[in-house]
Amino acid sequence: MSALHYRTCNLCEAMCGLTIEHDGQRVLGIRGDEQDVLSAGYICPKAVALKDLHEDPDRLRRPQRRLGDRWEDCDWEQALDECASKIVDIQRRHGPHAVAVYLGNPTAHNMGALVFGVGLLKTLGTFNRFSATSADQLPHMLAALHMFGHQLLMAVPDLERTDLLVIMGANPIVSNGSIMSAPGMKRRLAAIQKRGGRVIVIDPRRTETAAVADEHLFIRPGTDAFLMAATLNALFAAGDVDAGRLSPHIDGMAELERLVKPFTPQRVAPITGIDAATIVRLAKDLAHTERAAWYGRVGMCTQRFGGLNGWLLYALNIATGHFDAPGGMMFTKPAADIVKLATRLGETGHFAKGRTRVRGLPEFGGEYPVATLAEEIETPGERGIHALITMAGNPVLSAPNGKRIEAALGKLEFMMSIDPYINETTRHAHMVLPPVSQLEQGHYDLALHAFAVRNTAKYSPPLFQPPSDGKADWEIHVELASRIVQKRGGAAGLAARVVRPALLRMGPERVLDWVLRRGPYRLSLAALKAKPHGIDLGPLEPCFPERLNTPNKRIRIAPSEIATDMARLERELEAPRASLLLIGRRQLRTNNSWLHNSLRMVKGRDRCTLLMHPQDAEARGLVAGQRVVLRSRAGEVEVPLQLTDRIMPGVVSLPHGFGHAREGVKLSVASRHAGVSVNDVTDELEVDALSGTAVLNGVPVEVSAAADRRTSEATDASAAE
Ligand SMILES: Nc1nc2c(c(=O)[nH]1)N[C@H]1C(S)=C(S)[C@@H](COP(=O)(O)OP(=O)(O)OC[C@H]3O[C@@H](n4cnc5c(=O)[nH]c(N)nc54)[C@H](O)[C@@H]3O)O[C@H]1N2
Ligand SMILES: Nc1nc2c(c(=O)[nH]1)N[C@H]1C(S)=C(S)[C@@H](COP(=O)(O)OP(=O)(O)OC[C@H]3O[C@@H](n4cnc5c(=O)[nH]c(N)nc54)[C@H](O)[C@@H]3O)O[C@H]1N2
Ligand code: SF4
Ligand SMILES: [Mo]
Repeated sequence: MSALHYRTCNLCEAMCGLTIEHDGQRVLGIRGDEQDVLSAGYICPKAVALKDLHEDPDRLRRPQRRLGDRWEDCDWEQALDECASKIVDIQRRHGPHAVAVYLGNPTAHNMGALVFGVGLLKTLGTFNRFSATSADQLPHMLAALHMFGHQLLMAVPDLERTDLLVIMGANPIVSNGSIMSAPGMKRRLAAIQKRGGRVIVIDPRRTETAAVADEHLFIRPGTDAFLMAATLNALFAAGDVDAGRLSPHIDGMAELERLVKPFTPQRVAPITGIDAATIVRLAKDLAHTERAAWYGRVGMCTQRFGGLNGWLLYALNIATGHFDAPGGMMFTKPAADIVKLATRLGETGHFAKGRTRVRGLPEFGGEYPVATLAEEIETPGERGIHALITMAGNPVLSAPNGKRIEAALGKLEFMMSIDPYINETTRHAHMVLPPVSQLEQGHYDLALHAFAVRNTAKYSPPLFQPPSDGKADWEIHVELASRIVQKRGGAAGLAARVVRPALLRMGPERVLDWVLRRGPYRLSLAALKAKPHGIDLGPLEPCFPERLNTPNKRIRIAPSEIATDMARLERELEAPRASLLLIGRRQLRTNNSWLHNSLRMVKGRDRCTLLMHPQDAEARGLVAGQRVVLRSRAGEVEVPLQLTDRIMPGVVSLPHGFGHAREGVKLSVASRHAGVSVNDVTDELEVDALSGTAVLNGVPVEVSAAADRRTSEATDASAAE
C-alpha cells in the first residue's frame, strides 16, 4: 500500500513542493507537486537526493566519539554530558569566548534550528561566532541595515511583473535563485520575455542563465562596483534620476550624486570590460522601463567590493523608481514576520561593534568574518579560541584557505559538531551529534518565505516517525544548552532542570503557531495543516515607508558607514590588474559541499574541471583535458582543464564543494568522486576590506601544466559545464 505525502524541499531556497510516494517505511518516489502554490510542479534533479540522504548508510544514526582516528558509537546521554562538561570546563578556565561557534548554511533551512539555536548561542555567551554569512549574503544584509534600518529587510525582484530584469553575479537557472525564492526560473524568465520584457545577464561566464537571456555582458570579476557607480553616474548626468513614489522619503540623494561623480562610463569601461556606450544604454533602459529590477547575488557579494555592491545595487533601483514598486525590487509580507519578530527582540542588526583580534576586521550581526577563523584559532591570548562547535557547516570546504582551517582545527582542545556526516570538517571533532533525517521532522521555511517572489505559506509535517533514540537539531540544542546551564550550577542550573522538559514538550511547531497567529494574516499551524499544498497570500506589495525601520522612517540612500569605502574604489581606478582571476561555479547536482554522497548527484563525467578560454590556454601552451596546476598565494590544486569560449578571457572557473579525498572522511560515494576544493586556492587574506566578506570570486591565480601529463576524457567546450 502506498500513500502520498506533500512537503517542501528544504535543500535550497526555491522551496519546491514535493509529492512523495511512500509505504510508511520507505520513500518510493519523489516528484513535483503540481498543486504547490509556489512551485506548481517544478523540481530540480536534487529533490530525489532527499531519499538518498534519508537512506544513506553513511548518515550517522548515533553520536560518534573520536578516539585518535577511530570512531565509536556513544549513547546520547553520555555524548551530551561529555560535550557540556568540556564546554563548561573550557569556559571556566579560559572565559566564555574560548568556545567558538560556526553556523552553516542548512541552518537557514531548518525550522527547529532557527527557533532553538538562538537559545544555545545565548547560553554559550561567546563573542567568537562565525557563519557562512560572511562567505555569502552579508553585503545585502549590510545594505539593508544601513539603508532601511534592519538587516533582514532585503529586497526581492518582483519577477511576476517586471519587464526588464538585470541579473548580476547570479545564475538562478542552476542555483534556483537566492534571496529570490522562485522555483521554476526557466519558466519565470520565459514569462518575462513572453510579455515583451527582457533579461540581461552580467557575468564573467556566459552561464546557463545567460543562455536563455536576451543579452549577456562579460564583466571582469570584482568590478561590479565600478559598473554600478558608472550607471548611477550616467543616470545623474542624463537627468534620469527619479525615485518616483519614494522620492519624499529619501535622505542623501545629493550625496549619492557626489559619490559617483568620479566614475564616468568612459573611465570604468577598461576596468570592467563593458564599454561606455553600453553602460549609458543600461542606464537609459533602466530609467525608461516602467517595471524593471536590477538583481544581484553571490557573485557580486563575495568579491573585493562586496560591501559597496550590496548598497549600490539597492541605490540603483531606488534612484530609478524601481524599488518597493511593482515589477521592481520589492519586499515580502511573510506570514511569520521575522523582521517584526527580530525587531521586537531588539535584533535589528549591527556592524563593526567589535573587531577581530588578529586582523581587526569588523563583526556583523554578532559574527566575525569566516575568513579569520583559522588565524583566530591559531593565535593564543585573551579571547583566544580553545574549542569549536560547528552546526550544519563544513568550513574546511566552504571557507577560504580550507587547508589552513583544517590545520587550525587540529590544534583545538575540544571540537564538537552537530552534523549528520563525518566529513572534511567534522572528522576533526571529538564528538559528532547527528540530527535525525529531514523527512523525520516538520518543516516551515521561517527564513525563506521572507525572501520569496510571492507571499505564500506552507507547513510540512514529518513524513516518518523519528527513531526513538533520534534527536532533531533543536532537541540537541535544547539538551546541550540545558546541560551547560546545569553544570554551571547556581540558581540558573536549578531552573534549567524545569525549563528543559518544558522546551522539549513545546517544540518548534508550537512556536511557529504562536508566530503565525501574531503575523499579518493571523494564520495558525492548524490552518496551514489544512492546506498541504500551501496557502497563496498574493503578490508582493509596496510597504515603504511603513515597513522602514530607520529612526526617521526614511531611506538612507548614501549611508556613510558603507559609502566611506568609495575612496578605496576611487584609488582602485588606477590600480594594476592581475592577468588571471579565479571565479566559482555552481552546478545543477551540487549543494555546496554536502550532496556528493548521493550517487545520482555525482555519477557520470568529472564535473570538477577548470574552465578557461582557449585564448588563455594557447598563451600558456595548454590543451583541453590536460591536467593543470591552479595556484594562488594561498595554495594550489591539480585539476583537468576544460576549454570554452563561454568564459571571459582572463578568467578561470572552478566549482566549490568538492575535495572529498581528504583523510578520515566517511563519505563512501563522495570520496570516489572527490574532485578538489577550490577553497584550497581561495585566499583567506583577500577579503572585502569594508565588510570582511570573503573574496571567493576574483582571486588572482596562475595556471600551468601539471607534471602528471594524463589527459582526461573529452573536456571540450561541448561538454556541460
Ligand atoms: N569558493 C566558494 N566557496 C563558497 C561559495 C562559493 O560560491 N564559492 N559559496 C558560499 C556559500 S553561498 C555558502 S552558503 C557556504 C556554505 O558553507 P557551509 O554551510 O559551511 O557548508 P555546506 O557545504 O553547506 O555544509 C553543510 C553542512 O551541514 C550538514 N547538514 C546538512 N543538513 C543538516 C541539518 O539539517 N542539520 C545539521 N546539523 N547539519 C546538516 C552537512 O552534512 C554539511 O556538513 O559556502 C560558501 N563557500
Ligand atoms: N545547484 C546548486 N544550487 C544552489 C547551491 C549549490 O551549491 N548548487 N547553493 C545555494 C546557495 S548556498 C546559494 S547562496 C545560492 C547562490 O545562488 P547564485 O547567486 O545564483 O549563485 P551562483 O550560481 O554561484 O552564481 C554566481 C554567479 O556570479 C558569477 N560571478 C563570479 N564573479 C563575478 C563578478 O565579479 N561579477 C559578476 N557580475 N558575476 C560574477 C559567476 O560566474 C556565477 O554565474 O545558490 C543556492 N543554490
Ligand atoms: S530547486 Fe531547490 S528546493 Fe527545488 S527541488 Fe531543487 S533543491 Fe529542492
Ligand atoms: Mo549560500
